[in-house]
Parts: sequence; structure tokens; C-alpha cells
Amino acid sequence: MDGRDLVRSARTVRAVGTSQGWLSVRSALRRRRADAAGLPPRGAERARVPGTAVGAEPQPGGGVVRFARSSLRIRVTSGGAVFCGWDGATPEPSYALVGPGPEADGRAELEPDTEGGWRVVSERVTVAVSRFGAVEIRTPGGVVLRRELPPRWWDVVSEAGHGDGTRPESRSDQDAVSGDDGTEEAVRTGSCGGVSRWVQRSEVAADARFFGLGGRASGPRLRDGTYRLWNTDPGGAFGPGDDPLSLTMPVQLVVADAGTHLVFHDNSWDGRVSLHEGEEGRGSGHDRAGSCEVRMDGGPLRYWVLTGTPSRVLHGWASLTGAPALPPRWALGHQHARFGFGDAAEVRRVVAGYRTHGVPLTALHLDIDHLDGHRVFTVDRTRFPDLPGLASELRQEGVRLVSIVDPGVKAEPGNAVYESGAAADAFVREARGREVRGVVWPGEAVFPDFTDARVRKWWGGLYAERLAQGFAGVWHDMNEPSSFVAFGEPTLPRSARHALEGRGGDHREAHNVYGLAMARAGYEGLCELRPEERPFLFSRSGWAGLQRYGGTWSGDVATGWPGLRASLALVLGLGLCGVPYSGPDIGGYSKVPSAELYLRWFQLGAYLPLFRTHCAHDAGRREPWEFGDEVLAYARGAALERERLLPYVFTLGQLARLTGAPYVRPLWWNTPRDRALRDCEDAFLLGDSLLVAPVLEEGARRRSVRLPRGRWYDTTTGQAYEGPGRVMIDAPLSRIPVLARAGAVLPVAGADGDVELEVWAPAQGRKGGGLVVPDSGDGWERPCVERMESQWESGRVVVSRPDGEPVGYRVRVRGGGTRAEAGEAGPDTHGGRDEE
Ligand code: NBV
Repeated sequence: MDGRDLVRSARTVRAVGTSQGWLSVRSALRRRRADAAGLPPRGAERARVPGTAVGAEPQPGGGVVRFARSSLRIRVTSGGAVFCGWDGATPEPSYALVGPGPEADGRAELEPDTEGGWRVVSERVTVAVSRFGAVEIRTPGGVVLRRELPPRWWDVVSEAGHGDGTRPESRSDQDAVSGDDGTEEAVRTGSCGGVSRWVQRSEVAADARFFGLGGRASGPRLRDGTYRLWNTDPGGAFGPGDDPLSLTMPVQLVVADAGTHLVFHDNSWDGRVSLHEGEEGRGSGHDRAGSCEVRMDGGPLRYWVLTGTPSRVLHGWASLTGAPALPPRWALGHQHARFGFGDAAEVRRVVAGYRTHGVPLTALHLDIDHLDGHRVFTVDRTRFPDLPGLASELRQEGVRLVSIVDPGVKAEPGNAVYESGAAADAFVREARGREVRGVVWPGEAVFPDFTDARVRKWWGGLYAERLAQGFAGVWHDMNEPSSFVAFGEPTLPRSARHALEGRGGDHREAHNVYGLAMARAGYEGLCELRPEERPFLFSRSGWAGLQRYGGTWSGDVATGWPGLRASLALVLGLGLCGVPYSGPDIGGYSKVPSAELYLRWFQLGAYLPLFRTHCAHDAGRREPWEFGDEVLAYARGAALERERLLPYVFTLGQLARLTGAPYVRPLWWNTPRDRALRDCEDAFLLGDSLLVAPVLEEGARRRSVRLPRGRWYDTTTGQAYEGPGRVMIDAPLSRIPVLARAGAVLPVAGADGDVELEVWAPAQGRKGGGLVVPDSGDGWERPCVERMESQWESGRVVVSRPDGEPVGYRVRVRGGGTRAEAGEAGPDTHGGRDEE
């Protein structure tokens, strides 16, 4: 037992109680035994590098370059995305991609260079392969964005086969290549790879910054360090120092002066990414490149690279891995959750409280305590005797119910879900054939194998029970998957068998996609059961592509100022990995927040896609009126402002679906060359029009805000600032600074509830604009995007549609009043003037 195990076992016993604590000791022992029997001992290994290039075969969009001891497939696609697959790896099968991947760019051809290497030149990108297998990704202008050094594998050379895939089983003639020394070496085939470990090191520009890798508490800018790729329940509240968390992804977004690129290593095995930012030689000409090392325990070495502006890259990423699901409109409003709602009466009391205190609420989430003995798909009828009745009563007040769904099924005879799953052979088994037993909230539990289409179908059908109870959406938890263990990893044995869509394999490959596949099961089930409505689903764990099925949330972020910062980092980082809908537990999960911390968290949450208060059963309450009248008034103000902005937030959701651009973006989104913005982590853009500067420090009543170039208006005072630069802006307890871009046109709810356009005066002689996607219900209607333009005409700001259609909304012009240059010390704020 190492130190981390000790901490975990103490946390486990504390969190789940003594009896389950002891079960978790048994579970840990079982897990260890299963792996001892089911995983082969690691045999001797032989290191391998590609060797020298010996030839190449052109194919559409690129081709295969053959090396002495490996091969590299390159395909440039029509959208400019580049695929590289070593050792015969192909894009499919993949849990991340939608479909077979984009078509090859027929005009891009593999051609030899003068130094014994090869290259593919396309309109958007050039891929150059050196004689020894280094790969450079260059801009059309020839600037190197990324240089991948030749990879290295450690092949298992065990003579006696284990019959478990540790020995090269399939030797295809095509992929068997001759080694330099004349011996023929089998190269593992099949894009799922084998158990060869591998490492690939790459270099990026000295000024490059790294983002992404899924949900990381320490981001959004990922500092030097090693980040693990293994979805993990941190087993208690986490803060910025904790890594990994529930949703890791081998997706890096790298932003440098020369350009932005995204790299996705399509491999779900356990791995580590080590990042080192470079250093510039300050004119000496001696820059130190930034570097990144990806080290995987097995699986294919294949990756995609997308280049371009941030919005272009995210668009390409969404085309590759799927458009983000659009949440129903109510899921963009303010929501309340709690672990520990006593009963239906308490739920009614809380909802009534929101009504009487004038704080908008659109959904209430029920945690595992509403279940019968924590069993999934059941209801504790003593505390919730008529859940469908309660749901429809709340619905009339405009409040939807959302249910938690955990994957662990209590393994006991008489539990209908267990029995039907056992009859369908739905649960993950050990290598020896027995069901894997873990321990979660209901006690001893089994785990559906979501990597089996048959099992997904069975599980998806179970959501009928949730719909019959009146739930409008679901919230997937504990799906890393998490299983309480007193020591060792809090998950299933690595040797556990999975269907992996018929290919067969074990938990080493299936672990990271477990939550993703569960999301697919839930999403597809809901689509089938209630085809007329878009599902609302968000999931603690997931992987690349999760956005197709829904969003995520912070998980158990620790109450405290560092937790507040971490929760913003998570949302921003996930958005850059293509998962745009997420948000934190407002107030933090673990403890009672101070009134000030709660309020600042609430104010931040009001500008994030998922706007939800939530906490542990022993962490106090999260209703705004529990923190005194002043906090209530200011939280009400934030929630009302969110309600006013709903048409804008809804438009951003639609645009995320259409373009892959996250609702919440780092400040450098439109100006990635602005280095100061690349390092700015305490503010963000909400869409194109708003800049939000949350208060992340205790006691702060003013804060410095870094502005991108252009004019920005303080939306409260109307004061105008000219960016780029830094300004000091008042941040009294009543609000956080929110600035609007000059020229912005954004749809908001008017006093009568009708949508109107809020227009921020463009700078003289400039034009502005914005997009509006009208709400057309919670179904599958095709969105219609209306483009608006703003400009000065004869001393007035006017809005028009370039397509000549009438604007069709009431227009309210703001800004255009006082103006100040942004500098290191900004001017005092003073009131602006609204213009009609
Ligand atoms: O279901 C209880 C909690 C839930 O409230 C929380 O949001 C999840 O992140 N769940 C974790 C189980 C473990 C809590 C210690």
C-alpha cells in the first residue's frame, strides 16, 4: 500500500461508512487476485525504432512510407486534417471518430524529398517525413508547427504465447518488414494495437502554450509536468494539484505565434503526457523549443493533427468527432442539485424558496439518496411516494427534474436490473469468466459492459423507468468506472474482459472509454424512448467524442478559492477539447463555503454553460437565501442576468453544434498571437460578444482585466476601454466585471420576455455584428441562423441583416459614451450613455 492508497482507503471508509469500507478491502484483494491471474507477467521486451525509410506507396491523400522496422500511413483529408498511423494503424476502429473519418484530399500526393524522406503538400498543411521517421507538420508557408521525433516501441518478445494478445498473433505479409540486420520482424497489425509500449517525443515552438488533455484542475494553460491519461475518481474533493480526474483525453491544443494546432492520439490505453514549455533566447537566437512526450502502455500509435485558427481547428475537431449535442433550452437555465434531499417535501420547499425569493430555477437534480438503497433505476417510495406526481407539479412551475444514474448495479437476487442484466449477460467478466464484483454506493455491484452494442441497447431501454418517473434528463456519475477499494486503483481489474465492439480486449483498453460508451447507451436509449425531445445528459467521465451525447461537470471540486479557480480551468480546457457544455458545483462540493466564496462562485457560474449549485450531503446548503440577504440579492441579480442572456446562451449552444466553437473561450480565441492573452487564465469570452472577468480572490472589490484588441464596454457602467492592455475595473460584491465588444449584437430577453437585440455601439467608422439563432423548441428542428450587422449611419447606430431580411427584433443600443485607453493602470470607471 503506498501513501496514495492510505489516503484513499481512509477517504473510502469515511465516505462510504465502515461496512462498505470493509467490503472495499475485499474488493481490492479480489481485484489484485483477478489481475494476478488474468494479466500475463510482462515478459522481456525489445526496443524498436522505425529505422531508415526503404520505400513508399502513394495512396489518396498521402500513402504509406515503409521503414526498416515499421511503416507510417499518412493521410491528408479534404478538410486539412492529417492522420498518421504507425505500424499499420488505420483511423478505424475508433471510439472518438464519427464514421470512417473525412475523405482523403485527392490532390495531396506523397512525393520524395531530396534527403531520402517524403512529403505530402496540401493547400492547408505540409507533412514532411524524414528518412528516419521524424514527422513535421508545417504551415503552407513552411513554418514548422510540430516536429514529431521517430517513435520508439518496446515489443514483448515472450516466446511462449499467453494466448492473451501479448504475442504478435497476426502476421500479415503486408506488414511484415525486414529489419536492418536481415531478420524479419513482425509488425503488429490492426489499428487497436497490441501491448507494445511506445513513446513519442515532439517539439513545438519556443513560444507555444499547451491546453486541453480533457478536464484538468490545474489549467487551462498546462504548465510543465506530467499528466496522466487514465480516468480516475479522485475519491474525495479535488483541487488544482490533483491529477488525473474523471475525464482525461489525449487531446492537446497548442497555441503559438506560428499557428494553432490540435493533436489527438487516438489510443484509449493508460498513458502519460509530459509537457515542457520552451524558452525564447531573448534576441540571442537561441530558443529552446517546447516539448511534449506521449508515453502509452499499449495500443496503436496513431494521431490526428488539425491546424489553422482556433475556431477552424475546433470546427475540424467537431467534424471528426461529432457535433456537440444541443441541450434543451431549460438546461441552459439555473439548476439546483444536492446530495441529501430528505424527501419530496424538502424538494417542494426548496423549489418554493426559489419562487418566493425571486431567483429563477429551471431544474432540480436528485442524487442517489432518492433511490431505494442507492440502487440504480429505483425510487425510495417512503420518501418519494409519488415521484411522477411531484415531477408534473414542478413542471407546471417550469422546473424539470434530473436524475443521477450510476453504472454500478447492486448484485443481488431480486434486484430487477441485476436479474435482467445477468440474463442478458450484460456485466463485465474477469478473465476467468466470473462477473467482476466491485463495491459502490449500493454495496457489492456489477458493471455493464458498455463497449458491447447489445448491452448499450439493454441499458438504454432502462431509461424508460426514469422517464416514467417524470425525469427530464440524466446525470451520469461514478463512470470512470469507480469502485471503492481500500488500496490499489479504484476501478475494475485491468484484466477484466470487454467486448470492445466485438474485437474483444480488456479493461486496459476499455477503461478510458467506459464513461463515453455509457453516455452513448443513455443518449441512444433516450432518443429511442422519447424521440421528439433532445436528450439532456451530462457525464462525469468520458473521452474524446463525449460531446456527441452531452456534457460534463466539474465533479467534486473542493470548496475553497483554489477550487473556484480550478472549476474555471476545467470548463475552459474541456471546451478546447470539444466538450463545450460543462460547469462546476457552485459553492464547491466538499464544505460549507463562506458567503463571499459562494457568491463569487455563483456569479461565475451564471456565465458558464451548466449553471448548477450542488454539494455533498455534509457540506451545508446551496440555496442563495441560506447566505444572508445581501448574498441573496446579488445571487438573484446574477441568476436574473443569466435569464436575460438566455437567448444569447442558446444561440451559443446552437453555434457550438454547428461549428464546434465552445460557448466559453479563452481570451486568445480570436487573437492567438497575443502572448499576454495566452497566459491569461482569470477571464474568458462568452461567445464573441462578452468578456467575463470573475472574481477569484477573497476580499477583491476591484480587479485587473486584460483586454483583447478593440473597444470594450463595461456592461454595467457603459465605460469604454481600448484594448489590447490591462484595466482596473470595479468588482463590488454585487457583480463581476462583464464587458461587451464594441459592435456586438446579442439577443437577450426583454422585459416582456420577447427577444430583443442588445447592440453595443461600434467604434466610429467600424462595423460590428452578431448571430441570432431563434429558439424553436426542445426537439430536432433545423436551426436558422440570422446574421446581424451594426454600424454608424448619420450619427446613429443601426442594425441590419446582410441578407436584406427585416431585423425583426426590437433593438436597444448601448455604449458610445465615454472612452478610455487601456493601459497597465486603467482609468476610474464612470457612467456611459445609452443611445437610442
Ligand atoms: O452521488 C453522490 C455523489 C454526487 O453528489 C457527486 O456529484 C458526484 O461527483 N457522487 C459523486 C458519489 C461520491 C460522493 C463522495
